[in-house]
Amino acid sequence: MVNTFPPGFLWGSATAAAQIEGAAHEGGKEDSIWDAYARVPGSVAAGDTPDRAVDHYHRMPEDVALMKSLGLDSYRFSTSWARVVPGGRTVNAKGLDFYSRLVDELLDAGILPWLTLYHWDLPQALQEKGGWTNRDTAHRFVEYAEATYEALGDRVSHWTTFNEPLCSSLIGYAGGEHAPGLTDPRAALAAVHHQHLAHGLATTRLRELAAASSRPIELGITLNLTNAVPNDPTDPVDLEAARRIDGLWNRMFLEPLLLGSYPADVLDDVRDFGLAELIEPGDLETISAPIDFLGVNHYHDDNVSGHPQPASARPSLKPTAKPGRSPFPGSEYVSFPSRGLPRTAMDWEVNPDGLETLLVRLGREYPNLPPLYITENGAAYDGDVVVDGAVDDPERRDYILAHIGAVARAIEGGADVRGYFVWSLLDNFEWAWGYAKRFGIVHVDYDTFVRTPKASALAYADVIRQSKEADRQAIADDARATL
Ligand code: PNW
Repeated sequence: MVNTFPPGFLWGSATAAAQIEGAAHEGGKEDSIWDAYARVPGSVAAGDTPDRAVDHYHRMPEDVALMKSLGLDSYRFSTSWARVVPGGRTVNAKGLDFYSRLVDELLDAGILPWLTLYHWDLPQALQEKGGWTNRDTAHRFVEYAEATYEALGDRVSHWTTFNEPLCSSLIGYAGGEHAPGLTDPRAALAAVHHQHLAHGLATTRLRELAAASSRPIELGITLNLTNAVPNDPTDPVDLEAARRIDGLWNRMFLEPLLLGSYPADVLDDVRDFGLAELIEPGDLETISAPIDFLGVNHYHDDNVSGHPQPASARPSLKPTAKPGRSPFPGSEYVSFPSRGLPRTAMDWEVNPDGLETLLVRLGREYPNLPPLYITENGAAYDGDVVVDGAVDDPERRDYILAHIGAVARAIEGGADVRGYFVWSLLDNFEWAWGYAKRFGIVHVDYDTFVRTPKASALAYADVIRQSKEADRQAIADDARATL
């Protein structure tokens, strides 16, 4: 099936520090906001915490060997700010040492390290000073980025500033379902702007550091993007709701980065919540510093309506959520009715065509779009069981293969996509869902931490093998043709 990927297409898997490492208070690491939030009763399903996660901190070489056995080209991981700069000010050499060993292990295995600086685990010490509502946090982020670059920049060429700022701003500060668990729309929009600013400042600084040492560097950011589909495309109320969600979900993040401005309609939609007042002269120039790639995380489309729906229409992001909370400032009334498509265990609708549409559309709407990488795509399903050292997970396998097919079609349709990272290498701490939702292509036994590749991992390894074989074939054909 797979022979349509451009030569050099990067195949990888992704994880995040707080979701896999464990060792929450070892090696000098202190609380991140997720450690603190998970201790608040009712915040994470079943009272789960990231304390031990899947013990990757102690099993890192085994996990890298697993990636090598699957034939992965690249590994997208995040560094934990609370491990590297635990109190927000002083660098912890022991924390950096863990990542230095990880990077060496990856390079020895022939796997390209793809590093993300912020996958949601702010040091709790900085949260106590206001977290992302405090503009100063952006400057602390630059110091953390510098320290990480100084330790790893000689071996890591691919750097991502933020993973899904939408989640760590709107869901964490307005929706209340992610750390720090606030339900304050003004705070959420301050978090948006200060994360943008942190991204721009760090991008500029890392670019300077790389230039000073004459090292090649690829810098980017990962956004979670969606198609906001009007439930009834002939109904002006649904069209207006879809415009608002497209604005808050996609354009409020894409346009400052790519165009150097917030969309005017979004600023108008959120005029009561103080976003415009936070923008200082020069901020948007900083935020729109050129990037080399855009990471796209995509799991599902969003079917949007402006009409009230029964409470069951939009499954909450977590089981314990109070009804009526919304991550969307000024658009709290919007609902997300089901279209009757098959759903994953997250209750997210499965629609691979949506990924193709999204990727092609991005290229059309933003002429200066940098190359794209799918930095996350994957699915949680219930019912993984280990039988004789194997896990049969046909639904996850089909989901992944169908979405890889959609990426291939998008490329044929003109999208410049250079790689695909499956979420996730391992079953892990799924944020507010705790350990209840399994996204791994490798099963983890939460009592013994034994890893077992699922059928989806083997199918993914096959895709990679076939794609590389097609690459080799094409190179050989070219060579013959030029003889
Ligand atoms: C992403 N939504 O989170 C994260 O980057 C991962 O850490 C996470 O494990 C993965 O996707 C699966 O959830 C998301 O509400 C959280 O649409 C929420 C949404 C999407 C992605």
